[in-house]
Amino acid sequence: MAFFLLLVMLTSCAASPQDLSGKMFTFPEKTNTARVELMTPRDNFTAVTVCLRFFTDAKRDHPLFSLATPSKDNDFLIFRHATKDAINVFARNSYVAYTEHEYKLNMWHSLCATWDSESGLVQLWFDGQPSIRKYTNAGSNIQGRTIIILGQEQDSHGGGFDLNQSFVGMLSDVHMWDFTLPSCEIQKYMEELNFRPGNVLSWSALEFQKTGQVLLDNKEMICY
Ligand SMILES: *[C@@H]1O[C@H](CO)[C@@H](O)[C@H](O)[C@H]1NC(C)=O
Ligand SMILES: *[C@@H]1O[C@H](CO)[C@@H](O)[C@H](O)[C@H]1NC(C)=O
Ligand SMILES: [Ca+2]
Repeated sequence: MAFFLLLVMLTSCAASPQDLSGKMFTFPEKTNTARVELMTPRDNFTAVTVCLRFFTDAKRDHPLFSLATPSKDNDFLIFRHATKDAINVFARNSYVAYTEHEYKLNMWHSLCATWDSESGLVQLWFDGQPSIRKYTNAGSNIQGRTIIILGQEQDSHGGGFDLNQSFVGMLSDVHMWDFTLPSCEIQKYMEELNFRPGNVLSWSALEFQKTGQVLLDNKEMICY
C-alpha cells in the first residue's frame, strides 16, 4: 500500500514538458519559498548558455538563474548585485562582475550568459549588447545532479534560500544550451526572431515544478 501511494505521488509529481510560448512566470512577493524548479536529466556540462527575459522593480540583490550541483551551489548563477550595481555571472562558484549595463527597473530586459570550461571565459549579453569576455574558471565541467531554480538563490543543493535574495517580478523565455551559442543566434534571441531553442532547457518544451506563490499566465501583449 505504501509503495502504491509512493508510486502515485511520484507519477503525479513527474511533470511532462509544456509549451510556455507567450507565457511568463510572475513572482508576486518577497518570500524564501516561492520558486520554480526547471527539470533536466543532464548532469555534465563542458559549456553553458542561458538566455532569459525578466522584469523587476527590486532594488536589492536578486537571482535571475540559479543552477546548483551537490559540490557547488553557484555552479552556474546569474545574480544582480545591487549595491555594486553589477550583474554577476558565476561558473563553478567563481564569478565575474559586469557593471557597464543600465539595469533599469520596471521594464523587460533580455539577457544571455555563456561560459566555456576550456577557455574559462564568460560573456554576458544584455538588451542586444555583448560584453567583453572575462575569465572565471577553466578546466572542470559543471558536474553532478543539476538543480535549476528560478525565483530563489540556492546556497545549498536545492535549498538555502534567503528572502532578501528572492526574485520579485516576471521571468520568461528561459532557454539553456550545453554549448556557447554563436553570437548570431544570441542576436536572434535578443531580437525575438526565430532562433535555435535550448537543447537543455527550452521554453517551448519545459519541464518544471512550481512551489508556493508563483503564477503562470500570458505575457502582456503590445497593443496597436
Ligand atoms: C563528464 O564529461 C567528461 C567529458 O567532457 C568526461 O570525461 C567525464 O567522465 C564525464 N563525467 C561523468 C561523471 O560522466
Ligand atoms: C532582510 O533584510 C531586512 C532589511 O534589511 C533585515 O531586517 C532582515 O533581517 C533580513 N532578513 C534576513 C533573513 O536576512
Ligand atoms: Ca548561492
